Amino acid sequence: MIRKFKASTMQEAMQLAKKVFGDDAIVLHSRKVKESNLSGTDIDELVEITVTADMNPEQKELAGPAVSKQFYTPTDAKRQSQPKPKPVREAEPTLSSVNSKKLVDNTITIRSEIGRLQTSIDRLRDDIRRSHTNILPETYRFLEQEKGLDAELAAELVQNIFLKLEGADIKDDRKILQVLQAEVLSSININDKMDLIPGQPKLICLVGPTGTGKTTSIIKLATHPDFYGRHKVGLITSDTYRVAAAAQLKTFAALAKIPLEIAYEPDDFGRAIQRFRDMDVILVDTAGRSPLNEKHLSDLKEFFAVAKPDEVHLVLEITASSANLIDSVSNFSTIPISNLIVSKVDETIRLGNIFNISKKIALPISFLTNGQKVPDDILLADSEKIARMIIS
Ligand SMILES: Nc1nc2c(ncn2[C@@H]2O[C@H](COP(=O)(O)OP(=O)(O)OP(=O)(O)O)[C@@H](O)[C@H]2O)c(=O)[nH]1
Ligand SMILES: [Mg+2]
Repeated sequence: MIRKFKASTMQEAMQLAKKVFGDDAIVLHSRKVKESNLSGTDIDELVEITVTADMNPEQKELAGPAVSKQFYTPTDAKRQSQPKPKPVREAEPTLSSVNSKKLVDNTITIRSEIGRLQTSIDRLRDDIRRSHTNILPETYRFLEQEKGLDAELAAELVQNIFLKLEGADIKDDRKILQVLQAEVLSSININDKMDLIPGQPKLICLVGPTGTGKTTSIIKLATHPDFYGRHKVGLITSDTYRVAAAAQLKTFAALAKIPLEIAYEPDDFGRAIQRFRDMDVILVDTAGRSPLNEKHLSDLKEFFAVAKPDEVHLVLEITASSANLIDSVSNFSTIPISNLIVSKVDETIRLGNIFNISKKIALPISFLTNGQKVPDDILLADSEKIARMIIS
């Protein structure tokens, strides 16, 4: 049985449905409708919900006769249980046989009930998923289209917001925004620790696909006074694939008067680290070759076996698609990545990808870079700031 209910708010409409269908009510669809009031002078905006409480055939099948207590008899249960009791027992029931029959009956009833409930829960979850975009359509559109959240994550977020808004007016934009910001904030995964290791240099490596901003980020980290600019820093580059790459860092290192070592072989790494043993921080730049390149990955692994870094930051560009970002992470999965640097956040206003990353990649964000200017355009990850950046 399917029925429609109209009221001025979603909650009121749901209450009406509950009165008719009780707790079995399932909202199939919701929409806003305009209707003239009694005097015919004004138009009211109402929420209309389509509700059902019917069981589908699959549910009925699963539920079996035990669902309907009216028609359920122990004989039904006996018919379902295998193997059949021997006739002699049926003819002469003892106290223990009666008890065990009762137990079988109860077990069957409970199993049927659990099956029925599970089906109802699954159906309800699907219905809610299908209908959430109708419940808060503007919020869903804002998150998915304007902010670039992945569709399924935007849908899940809207659903959570709707559930959290319980009792509140779902037309109250201020309240929706408040709940939305809190939800986004709780999903952002960061690591903002920049502690040094007393008595030994902290070894930090940056890896990532080509052109994501590894070298630029190293330069920013090495020179910005809020980062490692006030400490003794040594630089190592293992990017010897391109002649220009080492030259880029060499020029910068000379200008900034920061010592630089170039590691052509894994052993060079050991020597460079030895040379920098009195430094506070050693920053290692790596080549931005395609992560699909096996040779590059195995070279990196060898470097890391010698270097044993304290932190490995994977630098990912915010403008890549969320699927590409996930691919990058899995392509570098043979390397012990500890953090993510999200680069080039200045290149888009659709920062929902940071939310996508936090939900889909189980690695904390350490820094964000927001421009080409050295050393200024870098930020330490701050979940509140990030949540505001995503939702603003
Ligand atoms: N808009 C913007 N550009 C950036 C940012 N960070 C780096 N870039 C630019 O991106 C380009 C590549 O930067 P690199 O630092 O050389 O990138 P990389 O990852 O070291 O590149 P490969 O070593 O070739 O893999 C340069 O033009 C940088 O100026 C940023 O936060 N925002
Ligand atoms: Mg580089």
